[in-house]
Amino acid sequence: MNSAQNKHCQRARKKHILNRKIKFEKVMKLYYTPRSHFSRKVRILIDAFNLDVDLVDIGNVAEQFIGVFGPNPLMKVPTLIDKGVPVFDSDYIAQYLVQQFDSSDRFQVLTNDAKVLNARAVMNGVMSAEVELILAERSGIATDAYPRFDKIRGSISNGLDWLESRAEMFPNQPTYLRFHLNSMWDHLALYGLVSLDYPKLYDSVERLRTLTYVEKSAPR
Ligand SMILES: N[C@@H](CCC(=O)N[C@@H](CS)C(=O)NCC(=O)O)C(=O)O
Repeated sequence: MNSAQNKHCQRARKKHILNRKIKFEKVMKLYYTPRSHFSRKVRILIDAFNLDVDLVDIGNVAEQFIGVFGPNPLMKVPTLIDKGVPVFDSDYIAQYLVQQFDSSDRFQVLTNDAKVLNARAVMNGVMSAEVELILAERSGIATDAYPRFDKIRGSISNGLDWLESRAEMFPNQPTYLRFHLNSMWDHLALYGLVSLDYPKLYDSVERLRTLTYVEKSAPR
């Protein structure tokens, strides 16, 4: 091969690598874990919208090595990367996806209804409290020996009581609020840290299971 041919080959190889990189970055990426309930809220939307997203399983969320979580400084999942730009926090990711891919907002992600936003806050609180208990135990802390963890357990059961007594707020049609409920509930059922004697919430959760895009991401 003469030097002109050699240069031509090098240019072609560079172009090929660049094209692959551009194509790769066009696909969105979600840092998550298969059991993460916060990630699941987002994954249900991704499946409902039939989006092409690379799922990056970060492994153990108790990990303390920042690089594992992609660009998220809080060392939590989920994080979405779109065209190189990170979006943190499940509810912001949900809003971002709707703004990009669902101008009709058919699952009412962008609602300003105070009752719905309160219910989201309570569910997020229950989910975070459960993460605290699970990760404390995973780090070797006997959570039943400390009053702090009694309060955390109490906030989970108070939160669930609060939701049960307002179960009529979960509409019949699929909405993000109901995806949120199923994500929270299935995770609580999987880890079994609290009793789940909440018949109205149970009924609402079961009714949504018929949807393939909801069940696809159920934790196992
Ligand atoms: N507010 C965050 C909470 C995310 C979160 O707590 N994720 C859990 C996994 S489900 C996590 O990564 N926890 C790691 C830790 O707390 O160290 C969101 O909505 O995305």
